[in-house]
Amino acid sequence: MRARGVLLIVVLLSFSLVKADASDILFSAIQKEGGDIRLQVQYPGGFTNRLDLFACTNLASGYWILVSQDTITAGTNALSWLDSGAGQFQARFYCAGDAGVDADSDGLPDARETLVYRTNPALPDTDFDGIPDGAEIARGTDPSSGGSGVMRLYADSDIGNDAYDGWAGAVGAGHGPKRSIRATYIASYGGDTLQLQGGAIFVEPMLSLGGKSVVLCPQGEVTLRP
Ligand SMILES: [Ca+2]
Ligand SMILES: [Ca+2]
Repeated sequence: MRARGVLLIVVLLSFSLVKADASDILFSAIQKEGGDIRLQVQYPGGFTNRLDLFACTNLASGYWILVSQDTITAGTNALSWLDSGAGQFQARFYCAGDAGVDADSDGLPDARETLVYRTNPALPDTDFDGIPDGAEIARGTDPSSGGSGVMRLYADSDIGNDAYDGWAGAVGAGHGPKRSIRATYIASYGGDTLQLQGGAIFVEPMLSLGGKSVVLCPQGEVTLRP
């Protein structure tokens, strides 16, 4: 399909839980004023109810980016998505993936592993460093480079509240240290260092760390109270 200012080639590529024929997936695109592209995707029943969309500008490079993630499509078998800013590219390629298919249960759908992260969709820990691919992506480490995944996690009894806490020493973007040593330990993997904020008073009556091999690293005086 040729559109003004954009040579749009649609790629029929699918990752499916069931044997959906990729040719049954229909992409169509409409270019809007300013170069935005309205992409419509229709697919057969049973393909997915959560759709990922990927785009790239150079097929030879093999690098795709995830442009629309985990969109709920239950009951519709269709997705309409606006690619704003598509007009800046000479060419734009798209493909779709089933966000519900994660063969190795590492938290990353097969399509994302294959197209974006270049990890093995059949292997939960591609680089064999003990940290699953999905956890490495969430932690910002390289899932393809063994040993790169270990990191320093922070605990501070005063701040921290959500699943992302522990990965920064100070509050930033809403995230900060975890509030307890126990929570920090649970979020860690073997080889990580757990840094405990100096001056903090941790009230952890049942502090019991399991079998993970981590380094506890207090920064100054730390009080642990039952
Ligand atoms: Ca996976
Ligand atoms: Ca790993």
